[in-house]
Amino acid sequence: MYKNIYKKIKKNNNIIIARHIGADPDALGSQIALRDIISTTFPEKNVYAIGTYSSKFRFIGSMDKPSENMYDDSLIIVLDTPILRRVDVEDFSKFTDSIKIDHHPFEEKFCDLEWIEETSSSSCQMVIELCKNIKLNMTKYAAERLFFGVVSDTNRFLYYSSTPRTLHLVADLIEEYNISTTDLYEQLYMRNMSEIKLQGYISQNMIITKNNVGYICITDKIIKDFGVDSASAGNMVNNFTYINELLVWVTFSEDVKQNVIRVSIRSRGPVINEVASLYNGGGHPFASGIRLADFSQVDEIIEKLDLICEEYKNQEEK
Ligand SMILES: [Mn+2]
Repeated sequence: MYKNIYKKIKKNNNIIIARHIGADPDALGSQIALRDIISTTFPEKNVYAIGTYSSKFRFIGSMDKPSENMYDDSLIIVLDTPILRRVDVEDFSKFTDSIKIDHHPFEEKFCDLEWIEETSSSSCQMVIELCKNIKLNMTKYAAERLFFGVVSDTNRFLYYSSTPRTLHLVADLIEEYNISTTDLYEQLYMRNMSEIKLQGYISQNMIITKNNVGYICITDKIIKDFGVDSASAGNMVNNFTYINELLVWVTFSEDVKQNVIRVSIRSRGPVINEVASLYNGGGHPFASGIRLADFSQVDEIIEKLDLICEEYKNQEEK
């Protein structure tokens, strides 16, 4: 696999690197790191990172402006994205060659070459592995971006997806490139008081079902009242792990700009991505998402999750 990826990179002079819409630090980190790694290894190649600019994560790096002929005769490398409709690119059919590098459960094949590693903590971890296995030059700048992604997708090495391998790879990066983890943690985790206030509101108003599903609808009005943006409201879900009363917890956050209700589901045990896929969503077994048109399906989604929790608890008791 590594060799085949290397061959494609070597063969193509125009390389476009893409990732999913609604970018997060793993998607951006792996994308921007890989751009740096390839253009350092092959200075004669044109390498671009494309997709919507994220001001929230501007510290990770910037995107390249699309220009005429940029896509001509080029290879696209898609990171962190299991499904074509989630790729942040205008017209995928323009590309003559394609590679997918992803750690999400397989959903569909849409690239010529696909490297999927479901047990990897993050796409950033896969890029680190890639550099260890083929002749690509890691840089300090890339190493820092990859650190952002691994840390973010594992929630600071908290999740089960963080394995001894993850820790070894990251420890090596920190040592070899003299990375200041404190500085990077600060960039990644600094927040405004407005977000903490919203977090307090969520704790106060979360509804918890009989079988320990906690959920809350964060409407546009609430988002505006607290002065946060809709993306940070959606990310709140990650702050509610390890709470006795919650087995599964869900935020339904309204995004009026995108005209969508973003559903973020997290779990401490029950497998939830099957429920997500019933609603055209997806993700990992314990961390999934759905996009809804309005709040009308909230109750039925919660009912399904409650049932899964009930079954899980019965299993656990046996
Ligand atoms: Mn990821």
